[in-house]
Amino acid sequence: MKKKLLFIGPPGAGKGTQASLFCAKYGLDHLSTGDLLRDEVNSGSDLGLKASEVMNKGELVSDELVLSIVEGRLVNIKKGWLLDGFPRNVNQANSLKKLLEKINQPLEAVISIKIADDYLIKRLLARGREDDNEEVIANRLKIYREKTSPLVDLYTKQGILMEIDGNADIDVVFSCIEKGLG
Ligand code: B4P
Repeated sequence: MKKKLLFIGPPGAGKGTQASLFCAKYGLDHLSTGDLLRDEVNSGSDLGLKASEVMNKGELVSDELVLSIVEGRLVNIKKGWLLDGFPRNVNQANSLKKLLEKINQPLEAVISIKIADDYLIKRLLARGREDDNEEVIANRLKIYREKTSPLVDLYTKQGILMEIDGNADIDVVFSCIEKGLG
């Protein structure tokens, strides 16, 4: 099983859900920039306060902040890792490439979870997190299309991307991912 992974997909595609299941089963470290940023927000720090304003509009938090969070964690992991929600734009992808070269741990596979907008919107509205309202979801989708979706082409060209249909039950999506990475 591959052990240096990235899960990519629009908001609500199920990256976080699938990444948690996968890491629990295969003993990888789960690096979710969304969760790490929410921890920062809950800590009440100045950085967290700034991040929460950006997240509640559905925008991307600054590359510098996200990179410093990821770099600090990634260098200490020995057994294997799964990146969930990072990189989210080309600049972050380039920085990740340099970081992985430095620590000599190349990315082995990228799972791209595909799903139609209607399903995403329903799921996110049902979850009801602070950034899960119609206006903010529309902005998150727009940003995904503009900034994050070019990474699908980038990793396809590198020959490491696999597409998974996210429009199925959680256990069905999970089996497809396991088969893809096995
Ligand atoms: P994230 O926390 O990454 O959240 P997300 O993209 O909205 O959700 P995800 O796809 O993980 O969905 P989930 O599994 O939870 O980002 C939040 C914000 O943080 C961003 O908007 C941005 O501001 C900031 N941020 C994060 N990373 C950043 C970065 N690198 N750079 C800059 N800013 C960054 O699933 C959603 C719901 O669907 C859940 O309720 C789940 O139970 C349900 N679900 C999942 N799979 C399902 C299935 N198969 N069937 C039915 N329901 C399902």
